[in-house]
Amino acid sequence: MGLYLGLDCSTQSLSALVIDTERGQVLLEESVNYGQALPEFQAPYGFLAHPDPKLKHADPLLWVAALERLLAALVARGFDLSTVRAVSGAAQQHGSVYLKTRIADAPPWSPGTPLVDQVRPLLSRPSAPIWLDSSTSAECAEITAALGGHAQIVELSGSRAIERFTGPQIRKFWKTEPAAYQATREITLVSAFMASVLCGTSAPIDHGDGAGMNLLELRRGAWSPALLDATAPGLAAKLCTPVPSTTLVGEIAPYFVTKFGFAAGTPVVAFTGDNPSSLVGMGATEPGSAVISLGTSDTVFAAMAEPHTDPGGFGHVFGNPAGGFMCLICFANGSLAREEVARRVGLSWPAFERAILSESLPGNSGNSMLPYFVPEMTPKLLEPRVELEGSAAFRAFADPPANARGVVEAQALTMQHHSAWIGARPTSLRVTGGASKNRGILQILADVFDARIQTLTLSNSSALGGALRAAQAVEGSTWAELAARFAVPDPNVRILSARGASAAYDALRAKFASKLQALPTQ
Ligand code: XUL
Repeated sequence: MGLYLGLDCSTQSLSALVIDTERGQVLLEESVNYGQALPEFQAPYGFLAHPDPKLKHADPLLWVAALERLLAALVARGFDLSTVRAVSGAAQQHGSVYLKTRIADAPPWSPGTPLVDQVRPLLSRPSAPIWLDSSTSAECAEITAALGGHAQIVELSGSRAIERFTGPQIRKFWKTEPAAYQATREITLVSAFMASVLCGTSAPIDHGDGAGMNLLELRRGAWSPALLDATAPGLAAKLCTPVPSTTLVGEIAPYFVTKFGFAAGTPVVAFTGDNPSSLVGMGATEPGSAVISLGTSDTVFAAMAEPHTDPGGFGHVFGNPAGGFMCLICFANGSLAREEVARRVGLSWPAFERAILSESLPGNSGNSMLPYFVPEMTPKLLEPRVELEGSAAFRAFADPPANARGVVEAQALTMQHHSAWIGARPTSLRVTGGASKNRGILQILADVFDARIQTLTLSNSSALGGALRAAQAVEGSTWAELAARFAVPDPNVRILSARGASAAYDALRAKFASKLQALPTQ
């Protein structure tokens, strides 16, 4: 029993959460927002500005600087980091970091020099492509052709070749910057990079996040020779051997002992992707309950006993950190789209909630929209596509209640449409992420899915998943025990489908299905 630290390196912030397994409590949460705390990186939303809207890269040093800020903030709050028994964490998926010196071969971090100045000379590429990048369609097509078609890649890796996935990004790097690729000794994911920085050595990629690379052979949990060959020459030598997510990958580096007061030898458990980590934090590691995460992107995910795949080609299969597999469908137009509609119709967030709950009705009086304000991954749209159908005011973004309801109904209906391949319709959904505090959004999800909605008392399920994974690895507790104590549904949130509401969506469901099928997806 003791204290465990979970970290979550997400698109816009780095968060920490500490649990106490003896008391069954979350002791503290802390977060560093990149835009606000580190304006010198000129990445207000966590990525660098670029004239090409398809290109989305971040500076890996931003995450290193945020780590120092976050640990300093914990210490400033009076938290004694020497009481932490183990650390684990998660990060935004798919993003990749390129090093010309493996962290394992770099000199030990020196406490006298800021960490960013020690990591900078190790990088062979100053920026890291992240999950929002959609600039690798040509590489996806090349990898697909080399493997003999979509079906072959899906069978091996659990997903088609996908623009934001790491393999196509690596291929693009090799094609466009062959000398820098040649000079690269190590390629790692954001999750394993953060673990590597903490340990001062090269921490391996785990099966949960590794499955989001188009390189891992799912069933074997090993790099696929065929996918490595189709991606870039000499790639195998640049990757660490992937490991199960429960692996102890190292001990906290002496730098963090001297500077922030960790106990020497504090174990670090493999970091994973934010979605696999949320599966743990939401108490959903067993098949049967589905999770909806409402964040910068919206995701729908669930544990899976067998890695069956999406015939439509949009869904993915990743490793479940608790063993086995999980499925995931990701929608880029999550908060980005909700916030854009709220901005256009001038609604504050509380007014957006009221507009849904008391100023509009299920089915939205026939007003509907396609909600793709930024390029979308599910369905695959390389350009934004916003189409409104209904009253003149609705079409002009001049009917705030209908426009607010319209974007959320569209998101819920598309989530339902694109997750049908998972199997049985869920009767209960666990919802997390910033927007899960909005009861209007929760009510629409309940009505569209005709399901009971639960939220947890905590909203950062990814950081909680990190802390739980650290505890599980050290204490050997079962996932079910940990979930029962920490992934606790909020007793104040029990949202059921309103009577007749689901039927109000039947016509709209059919309309969306034909609209989505008719989209000219690439
Ligand atoms: C999942 C995905 C996103 C990122 C966001 O495939 O791309 O959910 O993990 O952090």
